[in-house]
Amino acid sequence: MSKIALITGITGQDGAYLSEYLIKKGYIVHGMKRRSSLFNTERIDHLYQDPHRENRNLILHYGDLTDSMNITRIIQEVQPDEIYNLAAMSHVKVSFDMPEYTANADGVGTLRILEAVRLLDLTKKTRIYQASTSELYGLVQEIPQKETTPFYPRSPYAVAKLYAYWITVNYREAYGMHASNGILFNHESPLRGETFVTRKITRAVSRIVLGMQEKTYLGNLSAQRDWGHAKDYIRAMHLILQQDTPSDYVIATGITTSVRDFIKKAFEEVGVEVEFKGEGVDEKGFISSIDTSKFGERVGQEYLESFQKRIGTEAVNVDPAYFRPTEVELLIGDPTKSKTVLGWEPKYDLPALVKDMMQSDVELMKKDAFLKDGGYRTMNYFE
Ligand code: NAP
Ligand code: G4F
Repeated sequence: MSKIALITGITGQDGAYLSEYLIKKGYIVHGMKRRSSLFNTERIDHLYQDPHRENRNLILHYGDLTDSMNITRIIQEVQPDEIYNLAAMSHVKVSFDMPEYTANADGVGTLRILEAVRLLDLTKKTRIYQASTSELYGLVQEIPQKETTPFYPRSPYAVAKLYAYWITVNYREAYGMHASNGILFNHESPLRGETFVTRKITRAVSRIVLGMQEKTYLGNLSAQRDWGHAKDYIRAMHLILQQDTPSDYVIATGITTSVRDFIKKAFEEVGVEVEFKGEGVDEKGFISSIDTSKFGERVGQEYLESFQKRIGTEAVNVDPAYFRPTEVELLIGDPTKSKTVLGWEPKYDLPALVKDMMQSDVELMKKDAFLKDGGYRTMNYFE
């Protein structure tokens, strides 16, 4: 008998990688998807199966974390062995603009799932993974952060996720449910949403070297994050639910890097050196040199001549509009527990992550005619 998984947030970065991973493991995957006036399944379209077909291993349901009756009905129909609650309004900066909605979806949404499992008498059958976050550490109380480090959330998003974390622990303790938190540090990929900083950078760097964009505007360049690859992190989610005993785990690489250094690494990946000068809002990134053979190989010889004229010009500016009212300056995780208990090991390091994202975005930008017309599309906002 195939195991049945229900993934909320299946159309997101992690939902897409996790569904592919579970289907390969023989699972039948059910996904909760929001109704949208446009298709919003781009990340999982390669897994799509015609609903007329029998024995499908990917089945989608309309749903929303703010609608408890709908969640309860889906769980009743699906009778899942495992629920991965990945759905969330996941953008920290946007959560300052939409704090109430964020609390409803990211905080109370988790309660709705736990309570549905309890009311449907599935507490012994259904295991639950809650997508908790390193944002819980916020104003960090300890370096590096581990499972026992006290939380200090710094955004409406993180406060909502704090509720979700503790209600998961509470249902585990009160009702004996197999409910666990994965406290995941930042994880990225070619599928990362375009307004998170790494993807914003790899898209912008690709467009700059292709001559489609002059410069990019970013916020706090000194923020430091422990960045891993989403493909590694979804393996950890699955491992957490395969344990006999539920528990909470930090998933991280143990290495932290500043936004500024991530920018440098993204440019280096295509043979371009960028030098930063100035401080605070006056800090600027200048194109200082080009490794012509690397550029030719990774971007294309035909783009080299015009890009050489860019030496000495600005490619990165700071715009305070991207600053957050309260910032998380430093995150660095200690994954000892997940390595020893789960046997989890990441396969990607930061250079491999940057390479994967840059290769994908250079090719994507070359193909994207809409973006050639100068459209920023999803970047009209200060995200
Ligand atoms: P993501 O790409 O932003 O995906 C979020 C998913 O949630 C999307 O499928 C989205 O649907 C869905 N969603 C949003 N609001 C919803 C609602 N009210 N009802 C139902 N679905 C809703 O996020 P991700 O990077 O894959 O992250 C997955 C989860 O892990 C999130 O809970 C996030 O907060 C958490 N997390 C992420 C990281 C990270 O670094 N990526 C680290 C720690 C924790 P649409 O496609 O329709 O927007
Ligand atoms: O890429 P970010 O927007 O990710 P952030 O805020 O760390 O949140 C992500 O990771 C969390 C895990 O720790 C998840 F829970 C959450 O759902 C999300 O996936 O920003 C990273 C850093 C911040 O310090 C931000 O201020 O980059 C800084 N930054 C600098 N310039 C920028 C920009 N962030 C964005 N989004 N856009 C900028 O222009």
